[in-house]
Amino acid sequence: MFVPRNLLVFLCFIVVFKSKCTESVQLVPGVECTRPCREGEPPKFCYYKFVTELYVAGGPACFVCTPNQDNMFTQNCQCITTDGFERTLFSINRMFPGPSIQVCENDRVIVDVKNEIEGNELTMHWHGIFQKGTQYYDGVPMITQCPIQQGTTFRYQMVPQPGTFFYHSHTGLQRFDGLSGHFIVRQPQHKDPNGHLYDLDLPAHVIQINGWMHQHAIEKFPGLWTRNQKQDPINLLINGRGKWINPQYGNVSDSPFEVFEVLPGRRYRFRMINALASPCGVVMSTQGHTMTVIATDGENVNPRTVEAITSYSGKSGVCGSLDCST
Ligand SMILES: [Cu+2]
Repeated sequence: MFVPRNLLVFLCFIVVFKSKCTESVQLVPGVECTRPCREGEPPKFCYYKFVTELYVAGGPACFVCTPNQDNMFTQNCQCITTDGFERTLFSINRMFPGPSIQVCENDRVIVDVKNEIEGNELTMHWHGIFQKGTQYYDGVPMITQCPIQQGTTFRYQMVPQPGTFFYHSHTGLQRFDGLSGHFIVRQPQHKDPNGHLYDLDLPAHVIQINGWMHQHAIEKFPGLWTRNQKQDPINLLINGRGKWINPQYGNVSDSPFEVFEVLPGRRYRFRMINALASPCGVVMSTQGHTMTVIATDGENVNPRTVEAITSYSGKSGVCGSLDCST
């Protein structure tokens, strides 16, 4: 049968076009992307759904469960302890910090952010991520996007570069009141020029430091003249946990500290994030151990062994291999 050449080309185009269109992309729940990264492994499409809410720290959910390492990546336990002082905060999926994003190099991260905070708009900023080609997902309100209005959802998509980062709300002072979380992008260990300095790089070994107040941050900015004059945080939390000593009575709250498990003789990579929202510097040290700084802000550095690390707000990814052999 004679078929005109043009028609043949057209038919071929349709077949090719159709096969492109029907190519399916499989989204996997974000927790499945927290894995050891291997060379040559196909990238994953990692999906996260964030629901932001006005929620209570030390609320009724804490009668049911206590957060531990097993539920830190999902919202199985909806108790937020902070430093044991009951207050309202902004939560993501009833967690603080929010869900831990931990993926491998070349993975695509897809986050639907649904804003359920009454009367508040917000955007989410992915701190340190270059957003090459996806600059409109940088999360700067009225610059790269319109803020997410209450009751609506905005989808962010990006392929982040390797490093230790975090995400936080970029609207008002919301990040001071709970809207932040880890954003870790691993690569195969042999690709890390400092990879020989650590034995293990575990998902649980992320140290996010937040400043904390016992009221909403907006109450202290610009600040009251006769009460609460200082704008510094009154406490520091590690992964949303800490204790508070009541200055009036001297009693200590029974909220849990964050616990990192290590074995003697092993070298661990810890990923530290300074997620403070105020210009207050933080000095971190580990009693009886030294630390070797191997990267900062997603960039590898010449290793340097130190007794303590001083960091400031937004200094994400001061990573170190912690020598636990002593
Ligand atoms: Cu930031």
